[in-house]
Amino acid sequence: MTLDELRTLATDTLRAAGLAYDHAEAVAETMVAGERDGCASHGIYRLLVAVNSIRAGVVVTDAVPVVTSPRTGLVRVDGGGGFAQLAFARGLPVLLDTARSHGIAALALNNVVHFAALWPEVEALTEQGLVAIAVTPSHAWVAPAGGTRPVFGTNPIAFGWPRPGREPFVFDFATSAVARGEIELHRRAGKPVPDDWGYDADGQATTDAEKVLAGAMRTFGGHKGSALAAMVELLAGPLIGDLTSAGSIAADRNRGGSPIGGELVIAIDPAGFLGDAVSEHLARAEAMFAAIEEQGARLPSSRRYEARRRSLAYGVEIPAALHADIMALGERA
Ligand code: NDP
Ligand code: PYC
Repeated sequence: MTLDELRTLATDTLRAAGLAYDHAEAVAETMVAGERDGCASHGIYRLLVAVNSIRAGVVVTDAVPVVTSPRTGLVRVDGGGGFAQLAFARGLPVLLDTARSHGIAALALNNVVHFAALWPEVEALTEQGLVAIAVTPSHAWVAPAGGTRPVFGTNPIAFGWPRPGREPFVFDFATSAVARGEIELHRRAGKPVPDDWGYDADGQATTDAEKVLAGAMRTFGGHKGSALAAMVELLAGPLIGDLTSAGSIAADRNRGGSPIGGELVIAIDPAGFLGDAVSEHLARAEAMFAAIEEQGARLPSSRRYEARRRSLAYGVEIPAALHADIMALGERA
């Protein structure tokens, strides 16, 4: 499919499910971006997930985000129970202005439903020359290192660094061994998962994707991922007055929807510390990137940017089974 065809499919499917037009456009855009960049677990597959959340009554389909500024340097968007994408779009210009004025600014999205990757949000800031960090909890699916019962969400951390004339340095990963969406794709394909991704409901390691989904996922990097997962809970939960992953799954009330709660985005203007010396210091960052690549290591997001270039030239291939499931959503509407 071309990306335009994909965008139309996503927007029409979301509209048919009852999502207001401005939300449908914003949500479709992140799904198209995910598919375009070769992120299958957060690409067009998410149509099934989003429509499920709409039908389960987890998301407010016509929510109107409300932007406020609780203090100097802080921006808050109350998403009103809608998907996070429109709330972020409404907060972004204010976050940019605030970061440029003060050197640093933080945006809290509250009361949103989140099913997406975070890199589109940090890229929106690096495109404007800012450094960005974004975090969000999800549902309590992940056991702390040393335990086997879910406490944390899959709690992604995304970081972006602008590179003049080049694609930004961006990483974006779950603090679980892998995103839950990846395990869901294994389940759909009937494929086993590595035995260090999670536990079954009895706390035993398993390669059965279905059993991991019903049991507990593991953090990445043992105690280090576990501590980072806790940090994400704290920063984008209690710190901004929103739900933890345990609160999110409780609020879901077994409806099987996407996580409900908050997200924290921090934007830093390099000119704040560096003034006229921005170029000089960004050049030192380039030397570090070169030292990584010179030895054959790759930068995070390089695979994604390569997929983007391919998709922009040739379009994308959607698995037939997924396309059939998306078309079936319309039939059930
Ligand atoms: P991965 O483990 O696939 O890794 C993601 C990051 O690591 C990417 O930036 C990737 O770059 C980079 N990377 C991977 N391999 C290498 C390598 N060999 N060298 C250098 N960099 C590398 O991702 P996850 O499964 O942890 O997460 C996938 C997505 O799921 C994320 O976008 C995340 O935001 C999303 N997610 C969203 C949640 C939510 O609540 N909204 C919850 C959990 C996850 P590249 O892309 O180029 O491969
Ligand atoms: O893949 O873990 C995940 C996820 C949770 C919410 C959105 N994606």
